[in-house]
Amino acid sequence: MSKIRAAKVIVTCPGRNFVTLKIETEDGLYGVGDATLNGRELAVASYLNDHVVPCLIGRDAHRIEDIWQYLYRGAYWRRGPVTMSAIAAVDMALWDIKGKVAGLPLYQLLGGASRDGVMVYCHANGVTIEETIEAARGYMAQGYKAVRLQAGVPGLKSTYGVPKDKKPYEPADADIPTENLWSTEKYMRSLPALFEAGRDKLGWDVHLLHDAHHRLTPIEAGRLGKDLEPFRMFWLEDAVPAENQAAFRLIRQHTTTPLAVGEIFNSIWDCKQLIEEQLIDYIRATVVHAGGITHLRRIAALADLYHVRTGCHGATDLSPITMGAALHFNLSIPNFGIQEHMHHAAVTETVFPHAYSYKDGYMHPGEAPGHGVDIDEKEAAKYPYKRAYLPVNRLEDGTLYNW
Ligand code: EZ4
Ligand code: CO
Repeated sequence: MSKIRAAKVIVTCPGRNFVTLKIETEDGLYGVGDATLNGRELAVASYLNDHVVPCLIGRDAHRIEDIWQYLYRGAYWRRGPVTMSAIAAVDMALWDIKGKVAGLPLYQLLGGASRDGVMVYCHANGVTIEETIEAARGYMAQGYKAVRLQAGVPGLKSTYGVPKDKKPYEPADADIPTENLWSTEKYMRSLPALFEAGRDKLGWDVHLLHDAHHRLTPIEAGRLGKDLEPFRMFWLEDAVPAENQAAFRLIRQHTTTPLAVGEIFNSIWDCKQLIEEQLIDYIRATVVHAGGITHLRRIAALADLYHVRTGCHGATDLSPITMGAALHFNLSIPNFGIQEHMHHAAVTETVFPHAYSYKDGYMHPGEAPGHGVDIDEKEAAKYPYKRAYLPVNRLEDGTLYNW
């Protein structure tokens, strides 16, 4: 028994907004969890402060599964990104505490290491194909075995994944959503040339990935997948919005390009059909948005039965705490695929000291007890919350579309 004495929510903006939950026990230990939901941060902070924290005080921090069920079933209103991010933060903090009590890194509590390191992919971005290839070369020189290629689309002023003014890419860039122009036709025409150049200039030994960011219809995705087949991609990500899971059947009928989806999923119910019908190859749900380590393990166990591997989301809006927790999860499960690695700003790293590290294309969570990521509250207090939204897309006739 290790009673929860206090829990507090820390909102900070070192380069971008993050929401962190810190849980303390009566025996003087603490654990931290990430609760960041990009563009909707304060909704999760309120959910935690107003509705979760009061229910945690006095509970046994060791009863992780029971507390998970208590917050999920007990709310009566199940699922949704706000609820599941809040539950995830509690779950991460409790696993952190359990690891500290045991004196073991979290992956040891999850069954131990199933591999030596966690293969990660990074983002090579550029306005032109040449710039993107150049960026990919730079990452390959650092040892990366897998690279995501995103380039500007001729005729569109800005595109998802492509930075402005050569600054590090951060999509939540305005206090009211930026409006971008989108054309599926222009995009579909431009993409095969990017991957042709990719194989031509980068060779065949590197894994190449791409994120379509939910902007196609199933039949368009089938066509794009087919067009990209000669380049043997590692995956095509988020080809279409996935609320309608059955829609992926149509994509599968037309292409053997491997499919990844799920960064916006928050529960096993969002991917049950996709997994059971083997409509995808990689599930991208991650610790913070899909209910924590407890729930993500359940998703991975289901996926394992159907040859679906994991490919956790790892953009900069997932805090270093989620990265740390995800690395322990990735190291332990049998059906790990790959982990996304988008570099946090240096100022973010000063607020979240961590035990994980990168070497030669692989990351490792480190050997610190718990998940190995902390928050420096003094540093965090220097950076007050700043409202920031993701952009929206409109078609050329003004119709609001998917971003
Ligand atoms: O747009 O995390 O694969 N990575 C992504 C990200 C998402 C952001 C949204 O908050 O799609 O860049
Ligand atoms: Co994505």
